[in-house]
Amino acid sequence: LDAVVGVVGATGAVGKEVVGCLEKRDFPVDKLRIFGSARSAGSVVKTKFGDVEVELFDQSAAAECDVCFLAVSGDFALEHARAISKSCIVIDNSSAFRYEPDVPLVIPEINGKACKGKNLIANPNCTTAIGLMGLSPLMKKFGAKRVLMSTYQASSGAGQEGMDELKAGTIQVTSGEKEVADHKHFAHPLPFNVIPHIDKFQENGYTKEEMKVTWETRKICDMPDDFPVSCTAVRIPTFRAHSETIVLETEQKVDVKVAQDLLASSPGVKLVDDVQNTESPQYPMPLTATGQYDVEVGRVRRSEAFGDYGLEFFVSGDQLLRGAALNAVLVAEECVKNGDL
Ligand code: 11C
Repeated sequence: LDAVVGVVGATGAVGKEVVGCLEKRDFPVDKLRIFGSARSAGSVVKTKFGDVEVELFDQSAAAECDVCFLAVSGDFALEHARAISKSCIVIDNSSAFRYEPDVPLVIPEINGKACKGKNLIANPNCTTAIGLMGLSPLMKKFGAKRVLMSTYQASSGAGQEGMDELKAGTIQVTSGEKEVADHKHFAHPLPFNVIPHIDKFQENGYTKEEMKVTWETRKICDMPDDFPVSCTAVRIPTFRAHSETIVLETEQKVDVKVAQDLLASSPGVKLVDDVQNTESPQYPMPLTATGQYDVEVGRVRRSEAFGDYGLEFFVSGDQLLRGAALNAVLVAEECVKNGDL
């Protein structure tokens, strides 16, 4: 196979990483087409597949591709994804279609089979995707009664502008120019702060980001609509890896060693769990997870809250990779494997 591959929004933070993953993973690209807004159309992107001139986005041009990655807003995806998907496999990174019954929401290592026969496939929210890499194998092994999550999310969740705001604001404060940094993309200044507010507040007091974790966990793991999973999502001043504390109440008795061994052998997971190493204790951190394909999982322990029927652990994963671009490219690889591409 040699596919014509389209990327819409390739000049944004996620789009750039999609191109990078296609390059690094040797995706069978015959021709890469990059689509953008009037602002970026005409510029040239240097890639392993040659120099690609950014084309002004056009629905029918995108539909000429075999597979098309959408790294654009939900509104843009809503307007165009269904039409493009009539003749092309569309992998959408936005939340626009995640909860549509006919659209699979896929993390290939967990529910890759759901891609088969589908022309529109949704990529999960980054927090869900990163958390489920550790959570899913443990839920399968020990059963799940409920899940509680707290997050520590990087500025990259708000795109390149979010990362730029963190960097500029940190310089403002450390240089003495300002006591408190300016802010525009975040609800409050992010440098030297944490903000328990990501996306819009809902009527139930949770934010949309938190509810996405609830809704998406149920869908990806094929759980009932009332499976108890809740999240508190917090923005912290890091660049591009999200971390999460996860508490799992299980149906069966847990065994920490079995859980660690299982995680060590789970695809897409790197067990980083050696707290007894006195020289350099090992656990997941944004600093070490950044730029990595695998999600780091560690601090695995029997829960003091749920006793023998609970596990607590910590994960860190690259938001732009597992949380977006890598997952999308893995979905495309799944479509190659299952013969749809
Ligand atoms: C953040 N998780 O960290 C968000 C960004 O549903 O795809 C991704 C939003 C989404 O701000």
